[in-house]
Amino acid sequence: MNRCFLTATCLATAVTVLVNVQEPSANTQILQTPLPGKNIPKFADPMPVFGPASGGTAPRVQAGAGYSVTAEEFQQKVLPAIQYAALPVPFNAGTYVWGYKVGAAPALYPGFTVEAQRGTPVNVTYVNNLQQADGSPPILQKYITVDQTIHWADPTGNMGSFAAYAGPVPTSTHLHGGEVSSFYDGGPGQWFTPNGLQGAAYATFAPTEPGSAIYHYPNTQEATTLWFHDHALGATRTNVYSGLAAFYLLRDAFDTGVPGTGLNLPAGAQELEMVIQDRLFDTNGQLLFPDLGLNPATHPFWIPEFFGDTIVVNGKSWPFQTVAPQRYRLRLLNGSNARFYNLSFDNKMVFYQIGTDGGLLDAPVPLTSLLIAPGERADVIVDFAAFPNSNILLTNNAKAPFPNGAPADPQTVGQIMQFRVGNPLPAGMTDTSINPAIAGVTLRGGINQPPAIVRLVNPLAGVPNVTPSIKRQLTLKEVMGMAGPLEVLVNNTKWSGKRANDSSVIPGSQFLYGDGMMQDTYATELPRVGDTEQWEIINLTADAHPIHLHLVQFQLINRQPFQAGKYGKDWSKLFPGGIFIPGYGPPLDYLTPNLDGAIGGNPAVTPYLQGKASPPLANEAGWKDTVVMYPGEVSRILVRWAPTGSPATGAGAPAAGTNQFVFDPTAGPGYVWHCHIIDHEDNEMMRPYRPQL
Ligand SMILES: [Cu+2]
Repeated sequence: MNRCFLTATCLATAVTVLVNVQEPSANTQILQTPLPGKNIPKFADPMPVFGPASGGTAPRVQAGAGYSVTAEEFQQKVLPAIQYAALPVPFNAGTYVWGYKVGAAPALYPGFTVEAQRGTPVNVTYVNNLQQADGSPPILQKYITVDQTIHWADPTGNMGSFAAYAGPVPTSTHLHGGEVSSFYDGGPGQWFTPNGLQGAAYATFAPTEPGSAIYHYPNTQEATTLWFHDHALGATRTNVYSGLAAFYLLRDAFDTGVPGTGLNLPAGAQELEMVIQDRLFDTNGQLLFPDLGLNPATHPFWIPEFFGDTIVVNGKSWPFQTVAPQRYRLRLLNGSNARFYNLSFDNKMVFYQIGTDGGLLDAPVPLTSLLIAPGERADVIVDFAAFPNSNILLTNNAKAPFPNGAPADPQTVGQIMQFRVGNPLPAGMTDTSINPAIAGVTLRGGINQPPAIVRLVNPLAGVPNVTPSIKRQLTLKEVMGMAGPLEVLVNNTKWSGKRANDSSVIPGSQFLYGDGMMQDTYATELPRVGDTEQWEIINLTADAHPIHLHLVQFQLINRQPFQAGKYGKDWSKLFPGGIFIPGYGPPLDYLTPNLDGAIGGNPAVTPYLQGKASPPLANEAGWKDTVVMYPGEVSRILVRWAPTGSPATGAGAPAAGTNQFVFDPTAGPGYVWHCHIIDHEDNEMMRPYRPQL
């Protein structure tokens, strides 16, 4: 393998990348020739499926009282199998990927789906075995470069080095959307390596053996589509790109996964989880992760957003899926680094969203297209009954970056996968599953249905039903370098940001969250347990960001356009010296309310608002843990630090300082909130937060 270090080819590639920011395709460690996505045959191999749909070959892993998950490197034929036949050893055995070995099942990318039952807590042992047999780092480390100049896990204490990282791989496994104690959240500081190096936050619970951790999931929240993925500080984008992601389906008496029971949702072979990701490949069929930084003098390898030209669903490029002409439940997950998808079917058929990140909607929402951002899940029902013996394409037309970037190429990322609808159902055999197309059909609030969604927000009016005790106005801001973004910041505050003599540095805000340098991090978002807060996120960047909070599901209040340019200009003048200071924190004192009565250290946004606030779309009007926040808009969310089922008002409604979780959310290393464009999250677009009593 050729090392590429300041060779003529390398430099030539570098120039190409600089002039074509949207589609960089160089890896600086190994010389790789990109395999254009349009050259990869589509719909050649079936989509890998789990559970009954696999015909018994790939059963979902039952969580039971406990199971184990081991992260490993292995080879998998992500491209059509035929593509590998002509490749030399060792590439003919498949693409090197990292995946999860769940329970006794073999390692897989994505890892096997875990199926857990509401009310049955589980203990999960996570093991990091991302190493070769002789203990040396895995092969993919040369293909997917960790940048040591960003604030990252840094197991070997080389932060700031311009060399590609070559030490043991840090992993931290987060259950996305999980209502979990922060001891077991798998946050960015809870990483550990195969040889027992660990982040500062790892040490806050009793470790088992070096290179592993035991987490406890109470599974008390509503049944929904969760997923677990890697979250190591500054290495999330590389670890997830390598393959570390899998589904965690939480079931209950209504969403059973068994046909003809509970809500009678399509189940068994008619329930398919699907994680959609974009990837780049080289001519050896290996993953290619462009690593030539836009501002190489600052960050040699980090790029602001990864966009691949090849779509991979459940670990297979542009697969097909054979279906019967009946209803299917698709549990969609956008597991991409940065790419948004706006999905529709090429026959323009209507489909129905039945659930969001945090559980079922009250009633099915008819859609002809569905926007899904990185980290988001959408639970949908698609009825193929009217289309026997036909092929239906699932397409995407979201621009990248979203919403103002390059259009999706209809020949590549404009296509997701193909459904091959078979013969009509045999006479006498009918689809008896719930029909979302019937007027008035509900999923919650009816007889033999789960209770209606507790409405913290009136989604039709786009106003809170619960008076928030605290309003925060917080910014999203890109810090530009000579050739592009240097980093992206939440409230202009770095991950470890703090300011001397700032009133936001208050007792209790100091975090165990550390990196290899054991640097302390201070939280500025310190909500009280049981309290309800309104967060207004002021997007000063040119792109949409999917903002994700750990621990809680929240509700979107509304979104409203504002004069971003004018606000940005006036905001900048408030910094010392009258000019914007990257990473300074907000320009004003965090805890002093502005004219909108909002804390956060930013000037009131109300004078800059223009136009009406838009309430959530019908398919966003449920429990969300990740919400799209558009450029030029203020996105308002209502967040309550209590379980979703707690009443909004009256008897049993949570009060500030009262904990209704089954664990103490104030204990442990704390939580984070961040952008789920993982390339952003890895470079400062993440902040710790810690609930207080
Ligand atoms: Cu972002």
